[in-house]
Amino acid sequence: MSHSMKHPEKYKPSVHFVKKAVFPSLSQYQSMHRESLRSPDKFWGRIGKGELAWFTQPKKTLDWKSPFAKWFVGGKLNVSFNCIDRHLEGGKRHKAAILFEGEPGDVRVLTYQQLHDEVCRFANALKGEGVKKGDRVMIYLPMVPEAAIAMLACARIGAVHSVVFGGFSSESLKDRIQDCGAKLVITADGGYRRGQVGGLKQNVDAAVAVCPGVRRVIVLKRTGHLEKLNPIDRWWHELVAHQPSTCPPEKMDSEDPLFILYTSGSTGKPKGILHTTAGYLLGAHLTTKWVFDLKETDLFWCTADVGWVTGHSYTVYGALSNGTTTLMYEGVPNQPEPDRFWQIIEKHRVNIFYTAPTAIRSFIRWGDHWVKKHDLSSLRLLGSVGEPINPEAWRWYHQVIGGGRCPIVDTWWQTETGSHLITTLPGVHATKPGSAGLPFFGVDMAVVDDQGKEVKAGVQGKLVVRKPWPSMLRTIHGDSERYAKTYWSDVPNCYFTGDGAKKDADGYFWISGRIDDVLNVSGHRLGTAEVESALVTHPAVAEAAVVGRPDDLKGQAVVAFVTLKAGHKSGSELVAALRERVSKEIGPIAKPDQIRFAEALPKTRSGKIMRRLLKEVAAGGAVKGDVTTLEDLNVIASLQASSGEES
Ligand code: 7RM
Repeated sequence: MSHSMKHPEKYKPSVHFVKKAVFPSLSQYQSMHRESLRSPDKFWGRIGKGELAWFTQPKKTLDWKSPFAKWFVGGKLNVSFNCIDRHLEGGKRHKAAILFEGEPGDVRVLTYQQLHDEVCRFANALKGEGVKKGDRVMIYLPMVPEAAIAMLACARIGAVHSVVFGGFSSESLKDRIQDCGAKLVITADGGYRRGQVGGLKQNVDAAVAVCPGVRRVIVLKRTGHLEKLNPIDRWWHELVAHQPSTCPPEKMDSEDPLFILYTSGSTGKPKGILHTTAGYLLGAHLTTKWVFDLKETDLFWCTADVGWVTGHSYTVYGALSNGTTTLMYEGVPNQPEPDRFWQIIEKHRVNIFYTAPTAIRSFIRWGDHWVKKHDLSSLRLLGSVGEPINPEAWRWYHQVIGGGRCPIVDTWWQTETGSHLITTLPGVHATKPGSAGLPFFGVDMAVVDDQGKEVKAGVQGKLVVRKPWPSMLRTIHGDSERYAKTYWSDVPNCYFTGDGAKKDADGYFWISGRIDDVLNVSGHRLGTAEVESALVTHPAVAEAAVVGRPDDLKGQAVVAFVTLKAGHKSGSELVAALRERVSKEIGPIAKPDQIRFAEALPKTRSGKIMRRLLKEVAAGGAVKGDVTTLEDLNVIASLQASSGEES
């Protein structure tokens, strides 16, 4: 049964037409979309030419030697020029490029001119440190404007940045430095998080101690909590002090690398996903413009840290390439209190708000009263990303945050895809709570079986892309064999996303999550997200995570970890009610075999539930292996102590 049929009376899909939407009519959208699939070369050639600023026009749109793609062959351009210089003429020189709010409440605004000057100074400083085109530079910073400045400065001189999320350990940082062979690391004396100063510099020191390839560490003064520099270190402010505020942008080839971003796979260490210049920028630029239906005067807030791909493509590159104002917030959503985000939206009059379902579920848990204290009428459009959004959370987001008035775009994509591949477009498509929507322009998306054959509507299968797209990853840094094997070997001639999905009769995609998270119970396929969605429809449940546990009889048994909303009590009655609820929403086969009540669920700092941990707890064993990305280590203890209710 498809989600679309599950709530027909409760929520009628609706089209939210937006004033002066990009696509004036559905038929205009449809003919463009058809063209993008039928003649991708022609479509992308025209769009690439029109949307980006080139030093030299490309000679050929696509060179495809499966699984290796070259887009906009022969073109020359510069990403920092596209994100900054091209806006300086024509009225945007004094427009805010970055609006920053620190966790302690400090606010900074950088205009496009100021951003230009800072980027150029820092680019010159990098050159002064011997950084050349093609060199790799590590960025390990808090969510401050300098993170964007450092990225853009690398892009300006043709250096390849690799941003590592500040929450990662020194061990992870070391692995990444070594894998990409960086010779310079950019960090800070700390950042503010949860009201405290988080140390980054100690982690850099520990990593650099075992990375002889690193010849310089540049340290930004953010908190003043560092007294002495090591011989290898230089202060950011001292390095830029006497640098000129101009720096000619390097003429980069379309296929020159722009960045490497590490992401976890199902095996081995994190992979260095490599993105190149023109195709990536076009993907980030175009989806920001069309999916968020950007207007000249918008204030755009993507809450993702720049350490994740969402921060790369939307907080930084997509927003700035469009000349919009991007909001960066340094801290956590409940500092000093759970209404910090709503305070920020009200204070700065944010128009577009883009966040993750896991955050939305936290807000639900904290209570509507925190939202109701604030005037959120500036919001025009809401976005969701990172995991399937359960219809309950979707409706809450739509109603309580969006006041029933803002379209929601549920954007499906990955580090590897560079930009959105599945989404609805505001003003064009009806939205269905829980479905990410339809493939973006030029994206040949399909749900296939193990043989690579497309399955019928409503049937679960593997989510694949059958043709290359401009912002796709080009390879895994240093391991093209692994690239080909990981992404292009599972399903013949297709890019395999690792996700399971189904497509409904209207062509909408319903993502069930990673295939590794799909359970097989008595030979039946079951999406953990589906069970979770069912559980959270119960008024007592704040959040739920479902994992498989080896079971002699069924293959896998379903174990649900549940956190409750304030004022609700666990117990056998609730267990029965929840099992019944799941049975009702999906079917008896999906009934959890065990429901465990927990204080909190273990999450990575990017907000993804760590199912691996839950599987270990569910299987009754100890938590083993790497927990360095876990947001709060105490969660493990609370889980192990959680009451198991076997039924
Ligand atoms: C952007 C990002 C990618 C994985 C992907 C999916 C899941 C992301 C959605 C989603 C359902 C969505 N990059 N995912 N967005 N699932 N609906 N709108 O998250 O590389 O870190 O993760 O995230 O499983 O494969 S990522």
